[in-house]
Amino acid sequence: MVETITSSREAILLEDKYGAHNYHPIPVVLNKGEGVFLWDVEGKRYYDFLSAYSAVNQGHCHIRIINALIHQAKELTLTSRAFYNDKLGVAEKYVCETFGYDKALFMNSGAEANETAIKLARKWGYTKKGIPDNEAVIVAVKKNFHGRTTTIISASTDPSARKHFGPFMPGFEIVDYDNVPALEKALANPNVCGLWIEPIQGEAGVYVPAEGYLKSAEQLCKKHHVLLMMDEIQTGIARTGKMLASDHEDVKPDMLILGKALSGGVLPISVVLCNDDIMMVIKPGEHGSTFGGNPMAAAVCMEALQVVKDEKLAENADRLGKVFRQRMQAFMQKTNLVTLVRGKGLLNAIMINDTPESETAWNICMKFAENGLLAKPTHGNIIRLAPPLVITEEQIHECCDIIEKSILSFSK
Ligand code: IF1
Repeated sequence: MVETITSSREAILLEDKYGAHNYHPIPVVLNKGEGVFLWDVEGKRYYDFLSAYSAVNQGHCHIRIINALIHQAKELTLTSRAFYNDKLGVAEKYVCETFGYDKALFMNSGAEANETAIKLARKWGYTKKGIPDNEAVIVAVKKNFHGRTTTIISASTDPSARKHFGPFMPGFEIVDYDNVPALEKALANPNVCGLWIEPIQGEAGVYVPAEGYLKSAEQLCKKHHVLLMMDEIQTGIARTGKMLASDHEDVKPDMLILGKALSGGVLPISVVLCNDDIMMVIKPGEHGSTFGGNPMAAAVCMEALQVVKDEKLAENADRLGKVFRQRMQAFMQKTNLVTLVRGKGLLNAIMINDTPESETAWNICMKFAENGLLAKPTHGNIIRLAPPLVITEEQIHECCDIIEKSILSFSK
């Protein structure tokens, strides 16, 4: 018998008793989302300034995406790839034409897409670059975040992501992010098959690299015959004010890795895009997944991307991101609690003037929630602020008012 939750407290207690304690959520219990808004069990409305970590760029429950889901769900949800279906090829063509690649490999989670990229890069390294078997190296960067699987955390530099999860997968070399000489040195190793980076480091606190870093990375990859594997799972799909964060520097990754807003937050959908000389190294039976490229995901993904284009969400993110950062930079003059605002488009973060170990950022987010806005600290004293890209200028100003009022209520 399915229980009906009648209070936030009841829901929290159920999760505490029956769920793994692998998260420490802000204590709000949501039961409805629409556009930029979320509502809790008690009916309180919030502005969503996390967007499910940039998975709901199109806004919660976008009617066009929901209708695409419902329509396909009534026809055919899953065939597995043991057979063809009438939607996957159409979606593969759609994403290849949208992003300018020869081929697409659909998976489900972002982590799975990154795992796919690792396998593609390694096999390309052995069969095309001539790297001796089992000696392929992928260069990753400090403070990366690419997912939670044991191979992906093998490249992590975050102790909390790694402690007690070893032994780790070999074949990763870690260099400083945003450091071109470090790249030049690392990529010169003939056994390197890939450079695996985010164009902006989300979890690291929305760290935007110096102008030109991505272009230098692309040039060094070409020089050393290394694949540029760009993880745009959080930065892609219009979040940073362009369809891809790579577009800000006219960088064309060899491998484009997408997830999250690829479905508008409706289903787990991820995809790796690359050209034939890379994608064709994978032969039948060498990679896949039960749900990867299912007809519902195919239908939802096309509609979710079409919504981004039709509603010009990248342009909106670019314009309102500037409005937001201007408001926050002006606000910094009124308080000593905010020491930095950074970001691109509507992927932004503020740094709180306290130690990463302090509770200040958390307490500020609790005050945000009290005042009707949901956000959560990333590492310690940095608060990511990333609303759905359908937000209006009037709503941005209303949210800045909430953010400022909440922070000013804290004396430093
Ligand atoms: C959690 C972080 C963000 C990602 C990038 C791959 C993935 C993610 C750049 C994996 C996922 C999510 C995961 C979620 C919280 C969130 C997160 F805090 F974990 F680090 F956004 F910054 N590449 N990020 O951001 O995609 O397998 O989750 O579909 O694990 O707590 P996934």
